[in-house]
Amino acid sequence: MDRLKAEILRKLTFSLGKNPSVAQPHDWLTAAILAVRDQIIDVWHRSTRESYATGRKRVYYLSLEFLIGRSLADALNNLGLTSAVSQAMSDLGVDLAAIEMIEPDAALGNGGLGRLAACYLEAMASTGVPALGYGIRYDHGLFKQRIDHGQQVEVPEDWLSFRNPWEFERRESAYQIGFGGAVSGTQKPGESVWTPEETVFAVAYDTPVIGWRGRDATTLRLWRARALHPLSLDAFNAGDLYGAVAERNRAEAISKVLYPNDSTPAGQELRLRQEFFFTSASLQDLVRRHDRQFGTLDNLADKVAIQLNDTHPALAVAELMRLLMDERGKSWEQAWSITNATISYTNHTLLPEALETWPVGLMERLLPRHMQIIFGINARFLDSVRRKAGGDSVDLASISLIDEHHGRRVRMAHLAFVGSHTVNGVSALHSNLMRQTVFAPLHQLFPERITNVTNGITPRRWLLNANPGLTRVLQDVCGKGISDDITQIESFAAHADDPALRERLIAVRHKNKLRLAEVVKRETGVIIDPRALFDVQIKRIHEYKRQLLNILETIALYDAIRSAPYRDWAPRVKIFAGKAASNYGTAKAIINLINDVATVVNNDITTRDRLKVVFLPNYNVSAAEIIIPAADLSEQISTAGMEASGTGNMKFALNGALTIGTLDGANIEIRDRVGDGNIVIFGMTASQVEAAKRDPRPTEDVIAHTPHLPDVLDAVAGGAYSPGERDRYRDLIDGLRANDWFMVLNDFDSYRRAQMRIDALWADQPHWWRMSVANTAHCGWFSADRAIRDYADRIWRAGPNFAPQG
Ligand code: 26Q
Repeated sequence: MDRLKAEILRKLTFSLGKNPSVAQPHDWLTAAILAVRDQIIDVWHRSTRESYATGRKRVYYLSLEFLIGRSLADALNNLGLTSAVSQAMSDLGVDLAAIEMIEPDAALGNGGLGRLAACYLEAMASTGVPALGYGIRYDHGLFKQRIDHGQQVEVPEDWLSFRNPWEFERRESAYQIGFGGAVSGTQKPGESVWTPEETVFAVAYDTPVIGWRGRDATTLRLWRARALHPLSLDAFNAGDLYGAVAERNRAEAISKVLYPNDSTPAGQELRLRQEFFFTSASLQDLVRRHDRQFGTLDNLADKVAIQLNDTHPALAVAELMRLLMDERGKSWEQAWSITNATISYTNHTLLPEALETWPVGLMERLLPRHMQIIFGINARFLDSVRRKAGGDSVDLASISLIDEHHGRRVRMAHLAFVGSHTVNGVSALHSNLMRQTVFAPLHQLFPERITNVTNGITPRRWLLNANPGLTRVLQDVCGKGISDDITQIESFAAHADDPALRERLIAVRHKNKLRLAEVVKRETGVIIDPRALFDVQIKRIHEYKRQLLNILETIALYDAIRSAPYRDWAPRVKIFAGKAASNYGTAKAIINLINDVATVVNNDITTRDRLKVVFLPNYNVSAAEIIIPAADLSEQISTAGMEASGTGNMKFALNGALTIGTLDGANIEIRDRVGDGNIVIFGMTASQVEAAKRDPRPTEDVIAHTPHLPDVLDAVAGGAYSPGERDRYRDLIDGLRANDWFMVLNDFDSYRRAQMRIDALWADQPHWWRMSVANTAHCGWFSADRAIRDYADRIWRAGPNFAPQG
């Protein structure tokens, strides 16, 4: 304790040059992080050394996004140092919990895919899988969201403004990344010479990620773009100030900002530069490391597994081929067999508009050698298919890496699929739909290639740290072993009927709700009653996620309460949070509508103690950690077939919220585990949605035959919630009336009835809490540890079960 106190003081004094009497909260935060970081270094070095010494296989997780959030509280918990550091800080007159709250979120991701990468890095450190995550060190993460007059306003995020005490800059680990130029020589291995027109440096920044009980640590290595020549003195001397720094600005733009789009690809050149920049730097780095250790690349696939987090790093297929052929003189066949045996790919979406494609012309200009290699892969691939097919006709256009219909574009998902030994989806339904839809023709040719690994979440952050109250209850009931093996919470189920346990759970939830109510009051001014049912939908705003369905049902409920004010309505608070991509007009209109409905409802005294609507601004990881443990009801209401998995759904269920949801993504597996009676399912199935899209029912017909729906739509379209601008939602509603692409109208009645079932369940509190206990008890399986072991055993063939002998 005294040692920790001395360490923190030393950091404050010698690393920050501050005296305790003048230290600001941020100085204390930095000093604490630096002291804690020191505690990680030994483990980190040992982890890395051991995996070298034993020649174990390493996993490289390539992801353009890592949505980490804060790190201090998590690191302390994993190290078992929370109370020691808290005591040390308190001896120094500082409140650790308050200091933890000012750590900025590392928001280097948009949503699910980025958060998954962060959960997996921590889970690899916790399960002993030697791993390194590669990504970009964006100067600016996902924008901050303000709500002005009900509308989203994007504000730049600036997480590095106080420097980042977790990271180590590695100037010695810098690689040159080329763009443009031309290819000369022959196309033969070792004879192709790519002379880029432009070159930038990728400089590494390393952050250790500490695993549970501090047993192991993994590394997050993020690349920053720097110019080869930061200043042109010639231009400067000639009086051209901007010209003097032009190269620098152009180079550094690559790692300037995260693209805030979480589905539809932006299609801009800078994005393609980001993708190649980090892919090339990562591959050069891992190839060099391997070569130094083994002196050959022939055994690369035995010692290295490269996981592609969606297609964003799919250029890895072409870049690894280039490195093996052009820089190491391997034959095409050798290079191809190494590449294919090393790389695997995770798909996170099936929405056709979300699949990445790049114009061949742009690729040829920016990455001429890679375009040649992709053509080479495609030619050999199509040839082999033709040969194998014999006389049978195969639709070559559908499997080609080049889409010839839309002005010749490279299909990145096809490139990743063909270049990988294994391709996985992220829930059972999603993996099956992959086989049946987007990848059907490729699946025919490679029936073994697609597999499923259902997503997982780290129970350390999302249960132990976010919900210490529930954790204590679980430890009392199921034993301390749950923190090492979360599946042991299964035994919680046997206590579902215990009234004393129920009282404890109610008290824990109440406290969590009070904490959320304070945040809501501070951020929105709205006062909510913790005794009400907290009904929560928090996620990126998207038409397929159907926040619109939720808010339209909210309006129907509001009308129903007003027309029968004396019925014993279950008091509800509808809580929404989430960001819309800056160029996604419909999503922004939905945010606006939620806020407008909130204004009307929250100011109506007839519904005062029955219904409140809240839109909490600036949803991020830290907000989720406060909201989820306070939720009674989790909204997972995507159009069936469209949410690949979802991971928020798992966090809520583990924390004991009930789910109202569709048969989509991992909701199905949650239902399978908690049981039909402990989840409220509604709406069309994925195959019904598919059928309805093929043969749509006229929307006028759907509307006319759906109780309450005509009134709700008319009210919104007619300006009842936007009195200052009556036509504000005219287009939004006309869009729905024209085409119910996301089945908002089709599922409305089923959803409304499901919500009425929720009301009835809430009225029987003992029953509600039995259901809640079942949800927690049966959701340990959704641990990221389980997911990582599955990847390690079946895809990477790495980790504890593949440890070297002796
Ligand atoms: C692509 C090209 C250009 C610009 C941006 C993008 C881009 C960026 C992020 C495309 C997609 C994303 C993110 C997708 C995502 O988060 N998908 C979610 O992944 C989760 C983890 O597997 C799933 O649980 C969710 O169902 C899925 O929507």
